[in-house]
Amino acid sequence: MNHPKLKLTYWDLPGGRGEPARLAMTIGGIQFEDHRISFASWPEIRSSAPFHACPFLEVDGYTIAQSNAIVRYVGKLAELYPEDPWQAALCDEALDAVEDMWVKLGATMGLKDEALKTAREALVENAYKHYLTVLAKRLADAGGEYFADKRLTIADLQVMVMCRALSSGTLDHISKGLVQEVAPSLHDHMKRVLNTPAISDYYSRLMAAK
Ligand SMILES: N[C@@H](CCC(=O)N[C@@H](CS)C(=O)NCC(=O)O)C(=O)O
Repeated sequence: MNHPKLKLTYWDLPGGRGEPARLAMTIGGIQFEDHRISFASWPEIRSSAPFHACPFLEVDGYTIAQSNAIVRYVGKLAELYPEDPWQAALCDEALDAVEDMWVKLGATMGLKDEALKTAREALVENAYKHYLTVLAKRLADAGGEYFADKRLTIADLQVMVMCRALSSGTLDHISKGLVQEVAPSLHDHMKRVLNTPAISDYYSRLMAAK
């Protein structure tokens, strides 16, 4: 199949909102320009980004934004998005739940010291424990291995990227043991997804390039 020319712009990080799209295109063998930007370059780029945010994707020169629109689009190209409407709804629900989690985390960015501690503790207690519990229930309802379609889809990539961030120990006042304690099945799912050969090869290449 002939794909359009794709260029994805996102932070030079092995995670975040743009990472599931990178993974989907990599797994699906979809050629794309992986335009990784630094935080320092953002003020210059921001004004030309749709909705003044990243990630954004240029498709034959036309630029779209919104990470879930992007990952759904490239997920379809990569055949990692369900065709069945109900399975697609299950996939979408997981995508949007993770987007909620990014939004909630974003609201704590920039806070400092005691204000950050209070906000992050509240985030974990009042939101993240609930989100992780519901996501674990959805995973169990779908058979325990994948979120939809009984196969790897972009929902698995998106949930894995979030659980990996939460388990990284780099987010102040979020214990790296949170996912394992609250939702052990999501922790196992994260490890399983990361062990998918195309994904482990991708991260090995990324580490080697650093
Ligand atoms: N709803 C948007 C949110 C995008 C968003 O907030 N992106 C962050 C990075 S993950 C960003 O661009 N931050 C810089 C800024 O807002 O200036 C999406 O899902 O793409």
